[in-house]
Amino acid sequence: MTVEQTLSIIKPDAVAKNLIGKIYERFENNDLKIIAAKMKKLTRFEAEEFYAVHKYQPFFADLISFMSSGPVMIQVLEGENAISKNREIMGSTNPKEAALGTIRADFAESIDANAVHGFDTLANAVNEIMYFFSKEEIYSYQK
Ligand code: IDP
Ligand code: MG
Repeated sequence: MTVEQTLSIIKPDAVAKNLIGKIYERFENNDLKIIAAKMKKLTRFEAEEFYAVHKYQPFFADLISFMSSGPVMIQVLEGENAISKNREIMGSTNPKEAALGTIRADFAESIDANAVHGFDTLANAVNEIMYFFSKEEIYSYQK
């Protein structure tokens, strides 16, 4: 049993559609505890730094414009195998390919506006949790 922590972001499209509660419910129903959270409007600079791993992708400019277009909800999730579990409940990057019942299949419209960000090990270049939260802002607690 590996208890992990992972970073999740509810993207501007889902925040604007009043979906924070519904998405939090998915996390909680899957035994992922929310142990830190904040709402924030990313600057272009922050979005560029956070997504630096995608800098040379053709979609980078659109991604940065979208991610800095409105407030996002950022949280740390904790639970058994939290990294892979969060990826599983998020669904595939392209909502049209996402499995039924996943967040992206149910709440996302397009590959650009795809409701949630989740840490994947390829994005290892930055420590995503430390990018947004100090140690004092993260709470490990028992049920
Ligand atoms: P992920 O969010 O499922 O981890 P990544 O490949 O890490 O997917 O890409 C980061 C984000 O960049 C995606 O969530 C999506 O918003 C955007 N993105 C990825 N691939 C494309 C694409 O082919 N066209 C447009 N946007 C894309
Ligand atoms: Mg990724």
